[in-house]
Amino acid sequence: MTTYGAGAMTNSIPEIRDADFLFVIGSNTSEAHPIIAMEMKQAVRRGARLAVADPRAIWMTRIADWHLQLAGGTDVWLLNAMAHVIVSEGLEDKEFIAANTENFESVRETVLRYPPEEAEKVTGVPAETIREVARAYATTEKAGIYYTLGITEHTTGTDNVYALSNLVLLTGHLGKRSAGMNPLRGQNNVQGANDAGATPVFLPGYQRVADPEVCAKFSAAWGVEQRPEPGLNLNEMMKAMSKGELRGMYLMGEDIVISEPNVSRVEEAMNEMEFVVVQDIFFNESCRYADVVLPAACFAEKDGVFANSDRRVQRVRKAVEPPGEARADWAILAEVMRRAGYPQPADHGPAEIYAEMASLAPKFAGISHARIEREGGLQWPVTSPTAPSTEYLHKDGILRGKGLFQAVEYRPPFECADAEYPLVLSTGRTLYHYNAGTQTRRSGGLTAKQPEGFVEIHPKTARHLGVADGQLVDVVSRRGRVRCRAMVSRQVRRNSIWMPFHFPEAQTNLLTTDAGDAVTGTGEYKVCAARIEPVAESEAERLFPGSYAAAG
Ligand SMILES: Nc1nc2c(c(=O)[nH]1)N[C@H]1C(S)=C(S)[C@@H](COP(=O)(O)OP(=O)(O)OC[C@H]3O[C@@H](n4cnc5c(=O)[nH]c(N)nc54)[C@H](O)[C@@H]3O)O[C@H]1N2
Ligand SMILES: Nc1nc2c(c(=O)[nH]1)N[C@H]1C(S)=C(S)[C@@H](COP(=O)(O)OP(=O)(O)OC[C@H]3O[C@@H](n4cnc5c(=O)[nH]c(N)nc54)[C@H](O)[C@@H]3O)O[C@H]1N2
Ligand SMILES: [Mo]
Repeated sequence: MTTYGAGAMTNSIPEIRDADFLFVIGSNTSEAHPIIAMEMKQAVRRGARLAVADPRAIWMTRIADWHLQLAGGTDVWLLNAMAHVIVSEGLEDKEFIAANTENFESVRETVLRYPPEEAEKVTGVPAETIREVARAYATTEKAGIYYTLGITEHTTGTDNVYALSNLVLLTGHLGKRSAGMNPLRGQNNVQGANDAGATPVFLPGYQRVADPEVCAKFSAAWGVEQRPEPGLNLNEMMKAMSKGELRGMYLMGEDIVISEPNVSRVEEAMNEMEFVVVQDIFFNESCRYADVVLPAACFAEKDGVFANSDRRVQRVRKAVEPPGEARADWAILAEVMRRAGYPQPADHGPAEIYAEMASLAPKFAGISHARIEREGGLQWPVTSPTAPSTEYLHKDGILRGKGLFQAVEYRPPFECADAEYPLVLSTGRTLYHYNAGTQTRRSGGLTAKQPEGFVEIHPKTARHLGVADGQLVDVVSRRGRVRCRAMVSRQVRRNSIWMPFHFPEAQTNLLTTDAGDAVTGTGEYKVCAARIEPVAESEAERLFPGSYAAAG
């Protein structure tokens, strides 16, 4: 958003198969985005080259030409060193930079202080590999970057994205097919939620709350005063809760007592809340703190639209009736508004709600349920009913006007390994379960595939600690202690351990740090200091795996 003027994927998912170079960084694509990984596999089969930058030897590295197995949290060093190679070998696109960007000189000066040989010492990636990948990226016309949480879930998340964005601006791989800068979205409609203004800084269509003109427009349309004061993001809310400044909460499709970092602080604060509403399709873990639970209908039980990762707004259609008293989320919200004294038209549904949003947000002005029925999914911006869908962004110039180079300096993670906590703990996802596990743990098949939480440990570390594969261990950080089974695996770096966060019995987020990125507030889920303590297994635990959970 800051450097180009839009924060979504610049390119479309179907363009991936035609790319000639793919730089996948901090994305476990084959487990977390299998459909997108399929496009990547097709590109590789066609002859595209693939570089994967990830501390773990994830599946994608098996088909990669290069695996840059960097130490967690050292991406700024790696990316600045790639920029160093590009600038010092004269591989930058000078015409593009002169015509379309600003602030190049400051980045040039900065990255010249990040030579590949020094980068090797910090990141562990051989200098020659950094050179090869930088050259391949710079000299391939259709070169795209794909990133997710390995980049963003750090105290330096925004810096990491700026450093990636600099590579794109240096090489001019923007405003073209099968290139660009592509953050892969997490949940099926997280893009749509952002589009609709479910963020503290934007009203629908990425119009800034802080802009008085924007507020005046929405105030007139809605008949209520919209004040130009941004709200709190999740991280700020948690801090305000701990201080007693936030006393009520309405949770909708979010299981915060599982998914927030340093979660014992969240649980303490939840106990002090005066009023909590949970609107969810299941009785999730956060419901334990709720005064009111409102049962919502799931995706198959309601009409509406989802916007996916590549800005494509698609229809979702009701296939079955919701069970019991469950209602569609929009219908619950409309009823709450009515009872709060803000009348809502009785004959309005998802199509009318979308039409209202389109009338107030220029990016969606040309999108309607009727047009999607006729043409299929539409990718924003679609500025009028006759304007075309937008396959890739910045085709007729960078949306911001000039692309903004942002010089960034390396900062270490909030917590580094030390004598007391000598291991680096990182967390994330597996193919078989989904986030807090609320949905997938109810599936017998998926639970059979992966019944319980675990911690991945490198064989050498395991031998050093005297831990055998499958043995119970305690994972300990400055914030908590979690018991689970060790999975001895070469997938992690030595001195690193890794845990999924899908299992409430082995509550990973008791361990993670809530130190957040200064701009986005996102917690550093990907790096904290930890240690492993082997646990002597009782007979009961050996016979009834899972019964130890209560102790953890
Ligand atoms: N099966 C399944 N699919 C999912 C989800 C799920 O729970 N299960 N969740 C969805 C959601 S909400 C999201 S946001 C996406 C997330 O999708 P991803 O971001 O791909 O998932 P993660 O497992 O969190 O981690 C991403 C990768 O970052 C790497 N990494 C960790 N630290 C660093 C670092 O410092 N630098 C670099 N370069 N890499 C690092 C990890 O080793 C891992 O391979 O997945 C979505 N898809
Ligand atoms: N340690 C660690 N923690 C993490 C992360 C990590 O990588 N490591 N990743 C973070 C990320 S990227 C994310 S996105 C979060 C995810 O964290 P959450 O959003 O808290 O987890 P989900 O399991 O996706 O929760 C979704 C909830 O929505 C409900 N739901 C599903 N469909 C509907 C619907 O149509 N309507 C309503 N009202 N509810 C519905 C489900 O039942 C579930 O309770 O976790 C974060 N936490
Ligand atoms: Mo996510």
